[in-house]
Amino acid sequence: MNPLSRRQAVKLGIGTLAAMEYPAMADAPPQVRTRSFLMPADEFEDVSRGNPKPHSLSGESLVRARLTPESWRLEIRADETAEAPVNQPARIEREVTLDYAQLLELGKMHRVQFLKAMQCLNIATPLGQGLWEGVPLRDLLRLCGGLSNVRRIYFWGFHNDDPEQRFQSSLSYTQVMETPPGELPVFVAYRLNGEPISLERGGPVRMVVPWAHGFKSIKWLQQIRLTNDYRANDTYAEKNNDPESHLKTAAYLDDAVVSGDSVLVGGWALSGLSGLAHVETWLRPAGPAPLADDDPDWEKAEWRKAELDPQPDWHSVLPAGVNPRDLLGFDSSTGKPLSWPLRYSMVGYGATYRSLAPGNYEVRARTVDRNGFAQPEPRGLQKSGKNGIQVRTFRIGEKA
Ligand SMILES: Nc1nc2c(c(=O)[nH]1)N[C@H]1C(S)=C(S)[C@@H](COP(=O)(O)O)O[C@H]1N2
Ligand SMILES: [Mo]
Repeated sequence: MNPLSRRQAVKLGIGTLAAMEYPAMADAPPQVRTRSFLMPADEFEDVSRGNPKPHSLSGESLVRARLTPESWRLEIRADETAEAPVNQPARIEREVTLDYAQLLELGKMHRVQFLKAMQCLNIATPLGQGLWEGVPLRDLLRLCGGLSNVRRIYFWGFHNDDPEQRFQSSLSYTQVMETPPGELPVFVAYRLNGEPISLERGGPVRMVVPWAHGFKSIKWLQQIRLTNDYRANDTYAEKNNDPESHLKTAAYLDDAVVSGDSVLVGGWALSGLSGLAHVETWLRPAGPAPLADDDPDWEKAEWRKAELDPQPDWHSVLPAGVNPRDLLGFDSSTGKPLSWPLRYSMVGYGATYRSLAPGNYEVRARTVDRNGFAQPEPRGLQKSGKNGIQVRTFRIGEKA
């Protein structure tokens, strides 16, 4: 049962294994099907409210919804709420209305580009991974001139004028305006994977909050409000979720790939706020019943280090014309990431187990973060992001 290097099996520049039926050839080495580091925009899982959903609109109704590049507008206004406990209303020197061409023009001066995994706080599998480009939100707020009594910023996208269907998110003034060196600004995005953002991914313009779960990255963005109300008024907060959650460091498992008496296991691992040191897998014969969270076998588990995919060749992974030196999180002189794996992105991992006796097996995977904490610790609370330990089952057959 030696976990072997999977490196030889992974093509440079791409991937991780995905579910695949392995042809029944005795003793052939398990193979991987590779998939790209960047996921095509139309292959993301979609998490959208609305009836009809904005991306089902077309023709005139799309123009009325202001979701074409020509009709799109972003309105930045003050929310002058002053009811207790707020008391002092927010004031801004100038209201700002931007069109798409003006946003792209601002992009020539201020643009940022960032590789990011999109993940829903409530879904235990990442939705996709892309290269996003946009203008930091703080550069747009500067257009408003002097601000007073602004403690929070909230924003929402197009919805069909039914307040029940509005999907809104919020950030503190500090989170928007200040970025520690090496950290990442919130930005108003207009490109994904080198192309205009598709309607389905929230185009023409979408908010991107690099460190957060998907609910902060508002699609079909059209409205921004500056307020003195310090309370998080995110739609997700009202739905019993932690509105300040960050992406969790966690491993996600694909189906195991069996070949004879060997198996290849692996998937994507997400590097969240606490970073990713390594991934571990645990193989055991399948039990008679699902393993309970308090089963003593957890204490005896034999976790083994898996292989993380090496860095891809960035020039072949990135869209034409994008230079890795220009990406946030990359060294501007060498074009190499400041850390690998990239924070708030996913990396493929895998492990091979050989010479297994016939029978049914369970495999689990977990991450260990840069603090040395194994998943799901230190946060078991699932309303701040799903990071439970995943399991896959497979069968090793009798030799023919
Ligand atoms: N306007 C709007 N933005 C939205 C949503 C929505 O329903 N409406 N869903 C959010 C949630 S909960 C998630 S997880 C992500 C999903 O992004 P994706 O559909 O591009 O994968 O979009 C977020 N932005
Ligand atoms: Mo979500």
